[in-house]
Amino acid sequence: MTIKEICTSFNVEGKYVGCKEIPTGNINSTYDVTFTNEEKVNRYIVQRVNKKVFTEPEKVMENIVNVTEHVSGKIRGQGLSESKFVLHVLCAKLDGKPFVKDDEGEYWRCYDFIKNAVTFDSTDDLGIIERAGGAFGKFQMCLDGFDARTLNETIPNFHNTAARYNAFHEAIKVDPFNRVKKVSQEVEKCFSLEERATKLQRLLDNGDIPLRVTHNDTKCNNVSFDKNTGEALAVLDLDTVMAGAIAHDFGDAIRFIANTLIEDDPNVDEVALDLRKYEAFTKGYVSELKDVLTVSEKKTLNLGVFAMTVELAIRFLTDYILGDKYFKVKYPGHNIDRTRNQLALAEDILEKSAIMDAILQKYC
Ligand code: GN1
Ligand code: MG
Repeated sequence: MTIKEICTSFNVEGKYVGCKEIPTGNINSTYDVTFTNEEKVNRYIVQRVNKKVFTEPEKVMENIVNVTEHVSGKIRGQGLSESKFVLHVLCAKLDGKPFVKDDEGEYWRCYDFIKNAVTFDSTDDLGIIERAGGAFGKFQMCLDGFDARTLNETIPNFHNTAARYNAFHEAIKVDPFNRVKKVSQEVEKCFSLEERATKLQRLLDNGDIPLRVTHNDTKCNNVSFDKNTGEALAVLDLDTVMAGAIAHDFGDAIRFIANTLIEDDPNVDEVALDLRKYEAFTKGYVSELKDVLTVSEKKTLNLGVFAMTVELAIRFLTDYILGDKYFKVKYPGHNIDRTRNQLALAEDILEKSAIMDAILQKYC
């Protein structure tokens, strides 16, 4: 099916004008599609769900519908506009389901494009970073009280760093493409960080920190902003909304937004944690959540930054060893560059941990 046919299978309004691919995601394929209805322009975001990663797309969509409905209710309760602050899922014309399955068995979904929305893959604007923190914090607030057990676990053990390490060890043992010898230094480095990087998971397993509904992919380009006012709008990319620890979301956000370079930049000597960015995000995030966070959660937020950075390093390296099958790669050593970048960041995080703790303390 063509993109036009896919889109018109949903309850879209108007006549198809055209579409352009948005090339940022590492997993799904995303298109910005335009329709017109007389003078009115209607834009939609259409995505093909990656079935290799999300093996049960219907369960992913069920989670997204439940979460967006819950968040919508909360946003309405605050007197805010749902069309601005929450993703709106369109249903298929034929059966009312929140997805369309094409002739090749691929799953597609469609969202309203939020008016004037823009996203940033990276930014130096501390105001934007603080508002990104505020948006993720508010999203978390809206989900306080939502029973995490009612959500499908669409990717088992997604942020279970210990399980990620097990998969890493397994990949090294099998070494199907004889690639381990090319990354022996990186492998050693990952081994040396294992004990500390898996501590958060042990705390979660012991019940020392609560299990919550979390977003699990809190990169700054998963928040949209109003292009005219800079106001934070909706939290996007709800594929991985599942049970998790708040430290996963905080940590994943910081490792992405507060890196001096983007996560795959090969100039690893320049990779560092930018403390001004760290502080801006922390301020926005924690101010929204201060009254919800438990004492033990507050204590683990910075451990989450370290754990998520190392987790991404081992996920990229595992994927390299297994033949670059999971993350989209733009060139042969792409996953190695990503790994080196995250390892350099993890090292800098360790060096700055006392300063990070002091900053966090200020806002808790
Ligand atoms: C993937 O495709 P994207 O950018 O939404 C990945 C995240 C990683 C991220 C690294 C389902 O997210 O976990 O943090 O790449 N998503 C999945 O850029 O694995
Ligand atoms: Mg994602």
